[in-house]
Amino acid sequence: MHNENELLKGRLTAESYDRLIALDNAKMHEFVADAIELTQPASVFVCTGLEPDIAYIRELAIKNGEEVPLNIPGHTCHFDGYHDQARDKAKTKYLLPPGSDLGESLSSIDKETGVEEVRSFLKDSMVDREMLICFFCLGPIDSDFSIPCIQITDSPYVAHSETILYRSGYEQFKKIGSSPDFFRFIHSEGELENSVSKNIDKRRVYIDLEENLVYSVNTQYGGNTIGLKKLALRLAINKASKQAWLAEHMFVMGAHGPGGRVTYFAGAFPSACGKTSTSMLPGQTIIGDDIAYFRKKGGQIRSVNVEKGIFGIVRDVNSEDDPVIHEALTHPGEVIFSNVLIDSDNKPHWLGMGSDLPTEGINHSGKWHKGKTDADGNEITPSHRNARYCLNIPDLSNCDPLLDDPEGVPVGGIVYGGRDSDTWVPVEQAFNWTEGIIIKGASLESETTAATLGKEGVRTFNLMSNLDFMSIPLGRYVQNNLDFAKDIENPPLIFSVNYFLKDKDGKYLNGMADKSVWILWAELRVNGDVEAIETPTGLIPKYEDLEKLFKEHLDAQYTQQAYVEQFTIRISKNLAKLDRVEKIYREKVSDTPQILFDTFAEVRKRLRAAQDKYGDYISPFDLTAE
Ligand code: SPV
Ligand code: MN
Repeated sequence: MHNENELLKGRLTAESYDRLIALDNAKMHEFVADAIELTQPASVFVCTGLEPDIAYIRELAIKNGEEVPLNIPGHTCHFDGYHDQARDKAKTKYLLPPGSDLGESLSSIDKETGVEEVRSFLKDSMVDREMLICFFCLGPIDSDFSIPCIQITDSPYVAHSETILYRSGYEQFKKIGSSPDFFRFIHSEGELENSVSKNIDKRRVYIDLEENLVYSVNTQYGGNTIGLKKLALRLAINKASKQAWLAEHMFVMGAHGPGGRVTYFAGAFPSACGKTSTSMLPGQTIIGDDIAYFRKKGGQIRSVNVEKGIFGIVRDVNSEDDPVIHEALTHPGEVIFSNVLIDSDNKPHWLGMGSDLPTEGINHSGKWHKGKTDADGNEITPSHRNARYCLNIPDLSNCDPLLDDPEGVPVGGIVYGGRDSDTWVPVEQAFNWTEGIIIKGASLESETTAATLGKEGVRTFNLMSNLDFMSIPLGRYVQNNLDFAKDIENPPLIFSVNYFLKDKDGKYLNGMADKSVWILWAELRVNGDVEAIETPTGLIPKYEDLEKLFKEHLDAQYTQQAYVEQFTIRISKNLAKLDRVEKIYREKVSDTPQILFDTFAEVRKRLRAAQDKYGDYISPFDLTAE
């Protein structure tokens, strides 16, 4: 429309105007013109994704004080406000048009009211700032998986993070021409005080599924502002549901089996349950640690990492437990830390880094000293427990060579895991896809830690660890997962894993390193190399296979006693879990597929029959191999 063109011409430099017009997409131009009129930026920068443009954004982040350079070349630190340290679930809502319904579990607001509210917060928000217009691509470029995206933001920190986390999409926009099929994100930090968003009470993240558009305002924390991360995941789940593919909160990694064979695994774990460290197991290769798309191609299920970087929790990253990430965090290269503690030498420190922390420095609360308390009298930790690092996967020594393959990688296995002290064994294969989706993925729970919610050991239901990002009714999401493998002859095997099993005295039954063995056993199963033992809920390893894996990979002697303690089937705990989860589906998910209840009944019957025969605790040695 000529009006927009006039506006763009008037408000952009000749260079930025040419860059924008080189992409011949009227819907995108309209979006930009509207954003300019609404937020009234002092200037506008259009980023092509080429290195000089990215360098400009990096420098702007430092010039504006949103990032400070650290002592190692390429490293910077960003702080979010004291009350802006995590995803704001309460203020993240779907804009609901009249007559539509997302089911009872999803948070929404009437569309007209919500748009009016969020636009009022965005109005004139960029008057003293530069608007950054960036183009990215979710998934590899030039692929059936690709989703082009435009991000408008006034935060160079957000734009900088996205240049690390996502593939550039400027060329992809050239290819799609006038197609309206792309995602749009507009973000403003709102008013700032000491470089952090001031009006946290006016923090909003509103999602328009009809328009594939997300508004975010008065916040800086990555999970609320980096549009392509969890905001795009919500749009993608909705899109995938209509087009019969899957968008999942999953890592993808290559497990290296005998003879140089690589078998790809995807896995879903709720936050802080070992997801990133499973994607980074020693000796294996990483495709991605957070979000994956799945499509059927040539009779296979194939997957890509939506991202090309990691926005990971830095807490507990140390040279012993996460050597590859630790190496990247302590050597020159591009890294953005957020909400860590910085000492007077500009060196970052974090909880669990494996050395003593300084007693003073700068952190998310400003000038910090040991013992400092907040307005509520709570002691402020040196680094926030959700402090993060942001880095490029290709900079890691274990980057898988197929990271950018437009065809994705074939998925051999899927794992679901949560924090579970007393029910699931460390690893178990589901009997088939349907049971895997229902008994493993759709039954996922995780125990809260004292650190996160104040109350320890509360089991929270987290459907495929994707519950926070649901944008369709839950029952439909379960059904989509069930249907996905229907016409696939050999679908991926599905496993549950549990790294957090404890004995009756509350002591962990496994070491951190043991997870390699569970994944490598699953790798052998996918390739038909080992037998397994049948339990009422699936198939578990034979002792001798684990003994061999522990010796080969961890140089450890795995005892029969450890095996029995870890793989004893705990019948009444499993029955109690089924009851808890079934209650949620019966009470909260009105569109639950009947097959979920039927499968629960079937598994319950098997558990009871085993209980009658063997008692409440069944040693794996009492059961027979398949
Ligand atoms: C998670 O919390 O699952 C994350 C970080 O991956 S966030 O970007 O906040 O979603
Ligand atoms: Mn995540």
